[in-house]
Amino acid sequence: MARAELERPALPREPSDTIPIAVEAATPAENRLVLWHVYTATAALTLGALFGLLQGFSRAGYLAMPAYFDYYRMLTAHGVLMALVFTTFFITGICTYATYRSIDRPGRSLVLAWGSFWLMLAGTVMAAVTILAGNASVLYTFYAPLKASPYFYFGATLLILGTWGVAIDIVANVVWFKRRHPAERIPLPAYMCATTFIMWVIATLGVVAEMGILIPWSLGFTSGVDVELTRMLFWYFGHPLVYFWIMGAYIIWYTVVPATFGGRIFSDALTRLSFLMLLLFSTPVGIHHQFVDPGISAGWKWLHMLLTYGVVIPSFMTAFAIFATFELAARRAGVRGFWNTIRFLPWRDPVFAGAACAMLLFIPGGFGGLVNASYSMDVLVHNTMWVVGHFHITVGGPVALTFVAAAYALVPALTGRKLFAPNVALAQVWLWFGGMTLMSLSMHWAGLLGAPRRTAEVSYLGSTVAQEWHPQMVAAALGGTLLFISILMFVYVAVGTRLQNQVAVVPPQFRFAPVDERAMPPPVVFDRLGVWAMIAIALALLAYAGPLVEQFSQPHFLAPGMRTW
Ligand code: HEM
Ligand SMILES: [Cu+2]
Repeated sequence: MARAELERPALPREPSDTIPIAVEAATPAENRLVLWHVYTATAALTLGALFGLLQGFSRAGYLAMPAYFDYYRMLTAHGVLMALVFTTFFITGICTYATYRSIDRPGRSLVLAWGSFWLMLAGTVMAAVTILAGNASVLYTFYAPLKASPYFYFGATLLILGTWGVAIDIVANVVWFKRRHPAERIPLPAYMCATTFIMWVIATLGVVAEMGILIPWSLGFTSGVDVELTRMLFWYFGHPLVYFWIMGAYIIWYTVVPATFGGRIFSDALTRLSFLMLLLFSTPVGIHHQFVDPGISAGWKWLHMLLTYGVVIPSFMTAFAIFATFELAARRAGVRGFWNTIRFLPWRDPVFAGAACAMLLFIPGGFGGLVNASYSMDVLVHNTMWVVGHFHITVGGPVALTFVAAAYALVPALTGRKLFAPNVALAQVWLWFGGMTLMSLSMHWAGLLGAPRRTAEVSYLGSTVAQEWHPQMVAAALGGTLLFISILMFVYVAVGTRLQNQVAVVPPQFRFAPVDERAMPPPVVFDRLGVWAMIAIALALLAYAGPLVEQFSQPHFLAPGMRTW
């Protein structure tokens, strides 16, 4: 049996009245499109994991990268492939799928969707080749005055423009639905995808503006750049990037995870409200990445710190709603009590187990984030391995593991094939959980001892201080090895599912859970996405107008750019 879920007594699942979720299977052409996104994401994850493993060993002092493929080139490739390529392709894939599945639109054209995919892929290949060839060792934050080859900036811009195509496609489907069904609410999965991508477009305006400065400079048309301005534009985009990942994971937590145990979504209104809050609060907080940057006055830093605490609220709402979903389903099945509820959940289903492990990792991840966001405490951890530990236990843990877990349901549904080696899949998610826990906790600890991030030379010429964090870095390398093995197991299952070519007797389904029928219908105003988008833009402008005016009123020193490698 492919899915442990099938062994449980199925609870009644009827689609809710207010939230129509199309039950028709997506067309083979739509499935193929989504598969391409998932495969590209998997390829990026696999190559990124290899570099991650080598980095772990380098940082533990067991490996020195050769001059023809140095540490920073590898670190750039790892950061870009993992944080920008793997995550983005998975989210564009799952959101396209969720939108198409929840909006039943006959004869849908896939021209825009395919065009966007090829644009994203072309951009990715261009940037990746430039990095691997050694012409863009600028790390995934590409801070000026480090100057990459123009192909890197062009590639990254194409990747982003491609995602705008995906955004237009998703929003166009939602608009089509609203025109056809003015009295109905936007189906919940499509609603979540639309808010995610509206937020994404608002956020990426910043990085596209930054590219407008970096591209002419890298081509030699301008003699220098304002470093501080480019950093501000980067982090205007960089923080909502994090929420783009998190919203992608939340879509799965809210709508797919309950379906693994026949549960129902706790509240449609709460789900929409948390996504609206993420849309509004993800952007006006980016300066919390610039607490130690000069040229931004303390007042703005303080405001962005406060707003960052605001964006924690939808995460607490999500935690509450997910636990409520577990409890509701357990009670419906006559199960009572905390431990019985835990036992009731389908732990042998890799889709559920992976997502649940991801949620567990997000608890320390979220609290660590509060430390980073605090103006005063951040100084202790800034640019140390703590930060690397933090983003591995957030994006590398909760987000990436949720995507991997969802792929165990998605790939069979898209290919019509049985999941290959489900036990390997189950072991894989637990190994990821163990490896990530070990690696990131060790990184946090090393950071507290003072280990800096982003350094190729780790012994500091044999300094005794650097020896203090060596044991933690060895533990991190061990955790990284477990993670690497886990990713290989994922690839084994994913490729096996495809190659084994065992067509499932009952076509595997990727299910979205219905909403609990006792939940209140969401207020109509939640569906006015155009208005919410305007408010989000206004908030972003309010939070950034002051810092930008401050930038322009100071004397400008333009940096000519350098190539340190
Ligand atoms: C096999 C699994 C992985 C291992 C062993 C690993 C290891 C590492 C190590 C050791 C570093 C720190 C390098 C330094 O500061 O010098 C690093 C950086 C990083 N990792 Fe991972 N990682 C893994 C998976 C992931 C995943 C799944 C993601 C995100 C989806 C990710 C995103 C990043 C990012 C964004 C950086 C920062 C790069 C920079 O500082 O420019 N990693 N990784
Ligand atoms: Cu941030």
